[in-house]
Amino acid sequence: MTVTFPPLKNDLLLRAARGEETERAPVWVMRQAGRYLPEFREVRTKHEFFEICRNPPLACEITLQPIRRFSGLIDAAIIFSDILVIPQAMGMEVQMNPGPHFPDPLNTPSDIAKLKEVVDVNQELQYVFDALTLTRQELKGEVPLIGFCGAPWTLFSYMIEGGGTKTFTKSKTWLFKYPEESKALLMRIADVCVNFLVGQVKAGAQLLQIFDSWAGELSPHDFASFSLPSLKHISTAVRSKLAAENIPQVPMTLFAKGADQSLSSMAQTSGYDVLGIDWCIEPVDARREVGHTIALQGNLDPNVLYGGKEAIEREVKRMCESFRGGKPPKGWIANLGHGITPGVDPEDLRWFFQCVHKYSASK
Ligand code: 1CP
Repeated sequence: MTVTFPPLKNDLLLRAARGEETERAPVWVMRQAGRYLPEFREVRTKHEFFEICRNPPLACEITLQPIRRFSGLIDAAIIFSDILVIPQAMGMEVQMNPGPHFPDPLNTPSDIAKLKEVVDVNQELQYVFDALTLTRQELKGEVPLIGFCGAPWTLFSYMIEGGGTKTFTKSKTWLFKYPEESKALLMRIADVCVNFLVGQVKAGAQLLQIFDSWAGELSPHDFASFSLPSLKHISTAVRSKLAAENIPQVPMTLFAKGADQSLSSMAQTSGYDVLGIDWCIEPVDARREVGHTIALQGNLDPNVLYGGKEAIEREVKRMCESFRGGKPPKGWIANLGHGITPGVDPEDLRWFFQCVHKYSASK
């Protein structure tokens, strides 16, 4: 049965993702549903993190919080969930206290036997699909809904490190000591990502973003050997599965944080429609690297939001000039260069949105 959804009233994001010129840049921010919002913290006092992810009405409510608060200023919703639902679906325990913690991480390749041999995403992750379908209805077409997952390399590092890390010692030990087993595990994670992303489109996601948050921890050579093949597999297999089921394609964004050195190879070979960039590369340089056939997303340093109204306006103006080069915005989705952090005043984020509206407009 195909579900029908309310018609979309604001398609700026989808047009920019397809590389088109837009009257102004569409804008949203990574982690826009999160701890900087008092209304989010209020829900969190009553519910555990993964309890919210697994409860479609609550996940929907939190997804809509920034859309309501910034109505008319924000051009996309991103479903409230986490990248770590995939390791959970593969059979690993993940706690959030307050950062992610895996009580039983993968220490050596023999631990791979602990993972589920077959992962049925419809069984394990149906709650994400239900949250997407409900949220797409509740959005009433105001803005498009983004689905997402973590990239294999980023998920692999959490599954092996057992949580966040500054050094990546354990996950890199795997890459260099057990390269073949590492590649096999990365592809196994990628296959779960593929089925999860296809399921998200069927459930109502209108754009998909893959977060390779730890891409920049790899040398360009290792990114090409270990991460990029699994990312290409995802873009290719998602598209072919959607085509095989006669489901319309959706744009796909790859955010490989810190992988600036690999931008041109990602543009040429990764198969994504949009590449996310962080603030360590100037937009004009990123555009030169990727050429004109792919869209870009980014890239304000999230910490600029702590600098006060004047600094925010100045830096947004600079970002807009660098992306636009005096022309109307084309193939550009304005965003931060990483997730918004918990201490930001929501009114400063509002000002960021207002400045993007002002300085990205084609005039
Ligand atoms: O206590 C809490 O409420 C936990 C805070 C929190 C939130 C709000 C976590 C724990 N996850 C989330 C939501 C989340 N995570 C979203 C929701 C949609 C939105 O963007 O609004 C998304 C897209 C993510 C993705 C995610 N989770 C990433 C990729 C993006 C990024 O910032 O690099 C990563 C790396 C995670 C892991 C994770 N989950 C939570 C935390 C604190 C972390 C990072 C921990 C670390 O630094 O290792």
